[in-house]
Amino acid sequence: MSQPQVGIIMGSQSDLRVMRDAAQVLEELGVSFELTIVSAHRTPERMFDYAKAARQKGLKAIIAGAGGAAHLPGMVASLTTLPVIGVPVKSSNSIDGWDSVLSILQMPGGVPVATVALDGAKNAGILAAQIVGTFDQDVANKLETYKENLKAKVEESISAVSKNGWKA
Ligand code: RP5
Repeated sequence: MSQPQVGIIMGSQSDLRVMRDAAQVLEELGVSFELTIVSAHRTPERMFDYAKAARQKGLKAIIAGAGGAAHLPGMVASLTTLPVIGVPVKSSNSIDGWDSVLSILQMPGGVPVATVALDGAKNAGILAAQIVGTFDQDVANKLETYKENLKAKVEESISAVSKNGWKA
């Protein structure tokens, strides 16, 4: 695997069932990535070291997922100038998901985190690929094809519904 362009981190292995969607779409789009566990609360020094080293080692964006009191994305954003995409995870310690969403979304001025939907790791992967696609033409081409395929699938369903109505 070539030098990773995107870092995927998450607070716990229990987040992997959600966060693997980011890995899967990055693989589809030909974006190299690394994936590891970094806990803001249980391994704060590791979080600090990861965020501080991220740009230096060539990462272009970080996807950070966490649940409950989800401080990882915001804290990482406070420690790096790389764009950070936050994935709120509905975890075992989350009341209903809103706690994770708001912990990641409601950042103070000056420290943005691009927050995707609850458990929205797939969109986090696509957004990270779009960041890489601003300077990598191969990735931009793959994104173009990806979006054409999305359109083609909707067109197929429109044809199916217009042909078969509610029985489609
Ligand atoms: C968060 O607490 C993690 O990101 C995870 O979503 C949640 C629960 O962690 P575990 O108790 O499953 O390790 O920090």
